[in-house]
Amino acid sequence: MSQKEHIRDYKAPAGGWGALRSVTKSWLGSENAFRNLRTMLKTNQNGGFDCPGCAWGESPENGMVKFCENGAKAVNWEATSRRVDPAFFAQYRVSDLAKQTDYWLEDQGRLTHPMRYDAETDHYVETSWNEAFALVAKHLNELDSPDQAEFYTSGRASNEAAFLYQLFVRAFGTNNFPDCSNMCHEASAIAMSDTIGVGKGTVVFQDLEEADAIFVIGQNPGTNHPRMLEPLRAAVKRGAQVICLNPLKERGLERFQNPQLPVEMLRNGSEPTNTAFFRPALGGDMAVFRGMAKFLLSWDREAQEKGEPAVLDHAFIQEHTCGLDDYLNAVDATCWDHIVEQSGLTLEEIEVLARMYRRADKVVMCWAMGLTQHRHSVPIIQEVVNLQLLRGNVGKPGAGLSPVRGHSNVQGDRTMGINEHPPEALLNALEKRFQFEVPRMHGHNTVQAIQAMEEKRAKVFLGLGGNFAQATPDTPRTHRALRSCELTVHIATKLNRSHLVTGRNALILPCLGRTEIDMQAEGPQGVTVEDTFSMVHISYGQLKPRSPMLRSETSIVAGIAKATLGNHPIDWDWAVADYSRIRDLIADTIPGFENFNEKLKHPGGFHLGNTAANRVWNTPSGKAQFRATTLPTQLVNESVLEKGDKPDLILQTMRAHDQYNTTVYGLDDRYRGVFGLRDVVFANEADIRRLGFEPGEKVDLVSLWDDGRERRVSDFVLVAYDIPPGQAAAYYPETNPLVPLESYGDRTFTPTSKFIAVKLEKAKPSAVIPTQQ
Ligand SMILES: Nc1nc2c(c(=O)[nH]1)N[C@H]1C(S)=C(S)[C@@H](COP(=O)(O)OP(=O)(O)OC[C@H]3O[C@@H](n4cnc5c(=O)[nH]c(N)nc54)[C@H](O)[C@@H]3O)O[C@H]1N2
Ligand SMILES: Nc1nc2c(c(=O)[nH]1)N[C@H]1C(S)=C(S)[C@@H](COP(=O)(O)OP(=O)(O)OC[C@H]3O[C@@H](n4cnc5c(=O)[nH]c(N)nc54)[C@H](O)[C@@H]3O)O[C@H]1N2
Ligand SMILES: [Mo]
Repeated sequence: MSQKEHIRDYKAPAGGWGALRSVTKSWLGSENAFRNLRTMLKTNQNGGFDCPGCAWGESPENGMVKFCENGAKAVNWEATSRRVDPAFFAQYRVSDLAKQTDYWLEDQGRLTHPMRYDAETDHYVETSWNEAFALVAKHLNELDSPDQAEFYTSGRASNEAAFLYQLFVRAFGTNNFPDCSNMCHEASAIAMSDTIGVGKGTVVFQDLEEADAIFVIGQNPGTNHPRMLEPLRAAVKRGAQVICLNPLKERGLERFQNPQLPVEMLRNGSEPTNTAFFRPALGGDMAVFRGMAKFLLSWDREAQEKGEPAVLDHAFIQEHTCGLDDYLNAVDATCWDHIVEQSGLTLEEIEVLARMYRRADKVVMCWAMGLTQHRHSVPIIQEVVNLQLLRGNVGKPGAGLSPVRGHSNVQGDRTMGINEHPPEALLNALEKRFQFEVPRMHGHNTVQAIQAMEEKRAKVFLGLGGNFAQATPDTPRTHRALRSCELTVHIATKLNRSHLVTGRNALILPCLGRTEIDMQAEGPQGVTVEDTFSMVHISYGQLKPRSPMLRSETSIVAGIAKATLGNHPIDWDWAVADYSRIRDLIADTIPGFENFNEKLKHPGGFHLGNTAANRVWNTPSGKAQFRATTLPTQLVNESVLEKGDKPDLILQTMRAHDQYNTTVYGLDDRYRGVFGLRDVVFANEADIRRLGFEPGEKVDLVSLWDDGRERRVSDFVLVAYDIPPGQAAAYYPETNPLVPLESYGDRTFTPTSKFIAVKLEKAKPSAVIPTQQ
């Protein structure tokens, strides 16, 4: 390791001076410090723009500063004045660029011109917008079937762009909508639709302020939703319980110093963000919740015998739910040994958890990728729902279910119909409003899209944002699949690896970011987004676009649509001239958006409503449904067991503090004490020694999967870390080559990014790196 690369204990709280230093560094390093500071102050304000970072919602109180450390990084990242222009592409061949790191690629600046890949010279060359659109149209129209094209969406696209995109793709004739949601909260949507009849969270910000207990499960808000730390800290302060379930003692879940409170900063105080911390096994959460339910049930029976007040909310259960008996039978049939063994907790810990849960009248359960990226994610999340139903914790103030979303508009994109298995009602509404026969067959999700490209059943890939080549599993294989396409197209703000993994033909279509002024024929336009609490609001870019050639995502989608379909089913130019026209089309077809333009005039936007929050259950029975699933016999996949090797460790892949998904802003992970490097694997010191290694040594990680393929990443530094025995953790996307494409969640097709069986091998040549304390 060089001088700058080091591992050390980081003792400071989350936020605090470390965050201020980091914001200042990112801001001063952005070449446009004063302009960007002015821009940052417009973040999440009425009349300003929505933070392009995460999907966390706003507290209704209007403060002066509404961005966090990582939001500031996101804004500065977008607002850079460095440019990746035609001269840049003339300088580098694509194969040269491919040798650079992901960090270097995005650090080169903003894409400025539409570029076409020239295979003969291996360079991207400038093209015109019209030529680019014509090339896409030609390839799409030459396909034997519309199902031979894949239309990917990342979760930053605005509602307006997403609505036009799905309209175009369905008018073209397919439901092939792989999206980042497939790798993210798919399990939450499925689990909740099945049980409470709506695939979105039931809570709003105020519920966090009223809850007696908040569970934060499989989530690292200190890094990924920093604005959540303030309500957690406030909850602890007012005497509510904040109970964390996470194998890693993430710093943001321990202590927080709010950098926006001068008094607190000056006295250098910090406050706790939890009242209790439990560290389950990876994938062990279903066992934890099953155990809690078992305790509640036994206490309820005991209370009934003694004539004491009940523990379960029988009135709620009676009036609002069905399936209780089957569920209780499943709980009775699950034995304690199995629960304890799978959960990674002790029986006493589960009892403490159950007591805390019982004591609270109003409980909010929050979760993120720690629950959704497992094979059994749907049953895991349904066990959370079951538990909440037992005590009537859905559909009352201060209580509910909160899958905390990732990308800033990932929830809105789904609402707009970016969905490979669209609800019938949406298809019917589109058909009625636009008078064309919509495709009814389900399309491809992300895993199926890769498989289809691999087998040459799909030949055109179009990405509305994102970094498909890096965010997806089984990297070398996925890259081969993309390369086998006739055409790959990326609508993007910054250069990333997906642009270098080209099909025979390839295009980069540079777009405006959310911070930039979006000027169309009828004047400057705003775009709308939906946050994790289902609040919809409008966002206006503030900055002059980085290049006059840039177009908005909405206008690029319309350009492709017009070139491909002509003025069918709408006049695309007309729609793009004034986005309120697109919003009128949304109002006509998507429930909850009636009088859309009118409703947006309300400062802070409007709430879309949530049936389950009103105790209206859109399920076949008309009731909230308990789900009785047996606890999986074991968590390691049969394919791993068949390989005959016992895994050394189970690896989860996660985000460092200086990254936004595949976008790496810097090489530090401050809260975990890692500086200047990313190829690290965190493991328990006893495990490291048991496996015959030393902390600081470099290893290869090899994943186990019985399909004859080798999956390996090399030269990862072993970091001795406070992590439960048997577990390891490393950063994504570097570890995506280890995730087998076929290792995905039951029903969800979400890659099992939080549960990968691995072996450790000595790296060649091996080098021992001292750990600095
Ligand atoms: N700055 C920043 N913000 C972001 C992102 C970003 O990359 N950077 N990404 C955005 C996106 S798209 C998303 S989806 C969210 C992601 O937000 P998170 O879900 O917080 O992201 P991860 O880094 O994947 O962290 C997963 C957490 O779950 C824990 N965990 C892993 N496996 C298990 C398990 O089996 N059980 C339990 N109980 N815990 C487990 C890990 O220790 C870790 O703390 O953040 C969004 N916001
Ligand atoms: N191993 C592992 N894999 C994972 C995960 C994990 O935890 N572990 N997490 C999964 C999750 S939760 C998610 S959501 C996916 C993320 O998958 P994606 O959404 O595909 O990936 P991102 O890294 O967010 O995309 C970054 C790129 O988006 C482009 N971009 C940024 N802003 C804009 C914009 O405003 N418009 C347009 N058009 N483009 C823009 C930039 O070019 C940037 O390079 O990854 C998944 N993959
Ligand atoms: Mo995500």
